[in-house]
Amino acid sequence: MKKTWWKESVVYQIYPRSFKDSNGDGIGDLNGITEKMDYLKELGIDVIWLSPVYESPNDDNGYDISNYQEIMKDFGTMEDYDRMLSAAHERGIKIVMDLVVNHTSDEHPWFVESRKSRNNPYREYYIWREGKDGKEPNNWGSCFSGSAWEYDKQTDMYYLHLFSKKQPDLNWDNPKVREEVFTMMDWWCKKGIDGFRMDVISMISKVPGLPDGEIGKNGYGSFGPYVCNGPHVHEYLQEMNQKVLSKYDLLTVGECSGVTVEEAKKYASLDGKELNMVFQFEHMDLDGGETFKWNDKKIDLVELKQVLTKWQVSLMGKAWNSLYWCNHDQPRMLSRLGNDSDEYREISAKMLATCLHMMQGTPYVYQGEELGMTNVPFEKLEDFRDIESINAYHELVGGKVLDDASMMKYLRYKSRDNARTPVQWDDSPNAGFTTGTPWIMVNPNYKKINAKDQLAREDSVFHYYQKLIALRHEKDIIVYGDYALLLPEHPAVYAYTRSLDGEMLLVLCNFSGKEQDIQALCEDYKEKETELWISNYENASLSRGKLRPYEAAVFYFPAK
Ligand code: TEU
Ligand code: CA
Repeated sequence: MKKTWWKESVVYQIYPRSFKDSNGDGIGDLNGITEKMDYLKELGIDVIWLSPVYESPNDDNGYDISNYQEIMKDFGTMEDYDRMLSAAHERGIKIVMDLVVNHTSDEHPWFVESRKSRNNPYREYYIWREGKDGKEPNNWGSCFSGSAWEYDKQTDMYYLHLFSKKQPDLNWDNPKVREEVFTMMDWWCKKGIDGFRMDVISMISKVPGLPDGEIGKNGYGSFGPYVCNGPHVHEYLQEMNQKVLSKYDLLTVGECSGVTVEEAKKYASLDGKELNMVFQFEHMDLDGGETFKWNDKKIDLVELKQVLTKWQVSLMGKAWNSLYWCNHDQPRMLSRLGNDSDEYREISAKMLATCLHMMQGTPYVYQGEELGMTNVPFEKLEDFRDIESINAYHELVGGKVLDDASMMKYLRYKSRDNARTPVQWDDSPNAGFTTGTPWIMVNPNYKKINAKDQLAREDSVFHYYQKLIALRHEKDIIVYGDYALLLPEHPAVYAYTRSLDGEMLLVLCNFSGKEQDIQALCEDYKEKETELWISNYENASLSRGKLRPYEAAVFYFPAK
């Protein structure tokens, strides 16, 4: 396989609002990121994916952009941005920008114009339709509750918004829209950025006619089949690649809700015609149900292994995977799939990290994951800030689909705000995030879980991530080796191998709080010459024939 830097990199995601506040207004900012650049260097990551920092009215925390070439005032100025970019580059760290172009803010000048009249030059920049019998043009529900259509009195028509009504969808079928987006991307590339993470890029091409979807528990039709991986998406991305991406040396990752392995082979094919890799959602959707993500179902390990193995095996030699447990849209994986009790928090955090970081693909670490940060004990609806969570509460509880107590329980477990509380830097007030009042509550566990403590202890989660990242940089087999699953039916153990040129790695992870017998598996390996590369316990050994609670270990077998 062709070697490239983005296959060998580890990416760290920053959600700027919650990372580090430098001026006491309670909101994280660009100068805060610059302050912490040495911390990231110490962790050893290669690339930062920066969630949106552009001008925005913040209906969806910056994912509603009103100017793609200005910085949000809350976060600082363009000079602050340039300083941050240089501080990163001086340390050999690359910066990947979040590209949110499925939609803009309704306050973007294009939309302000577009809604003025039916024949405004910007009208066709967005998706406008006539009502049907005095109702919405179709039955689609928005990701953030309610109809995906908003009626606009001024021209007596509706506009499409797959997300909030302040996030109107751009009309990618209009060549002018594509030109504007490509020109803007080029401007950022010329500034010296190192790539793009493309927000819901799988949704930019809609099936003509916009057919009604299947009705769900919320009473709205699902747009998925008519929006995800739509008819022209590959054509538009190839055009983007030719006009912009191919002119620079970038890391590109498409956030692709609804992507299948077959589609991913097109988006992220190794021939480089579209993107480097995609974020797939199949492993994140394993605990979904009738009321969408809102439940407290546990992810089944056998199913998780099936899904991740399918992605590992199907893309091998054909396309490139991204690897993630966490991001700003997901609750903390440590609380979802690990064990956040005092006894097992750090052990299970390290186990999850081992399982993911030893796979083939580019790993993503979400801020705080390297500290073992957990879900948050939110008490009341007023504690939440996320538009998705708040709207979902009103839709499902208001519509009597769920009762208040159940929905609050599900919000506490699944809300995106679990990932969005401030990074816990130390044990001082507000976890050292701000000297002011934080925009969202700080997790009360910051006195025991914080970076200061993590950096001071050799056996911490932070130092374990540091070691995993360093190993990936040293060992080709971790980046390029082939993957094969062992024990597919085992309900608690995730075991797999990686192999490259006769060398082999054996990765063993116990996802349960109980000791697991793997005697039979160990028999096959224990006589062989081996080296232990990393483990979350002392004295990990194949001769034990057992894995201790949440134990993880990686054994290397040299070529004969
Ligand atoms: O998320 C897209 C997306 O698929 C979300 O609906 C996601 O599934 C959901 O948040 C999980 O509950 C992207 C961004 O990552 C997200 O933060 C934005 O809110 C959204 O697009 C709109 O820009
Ligand atoms: Ca600030």
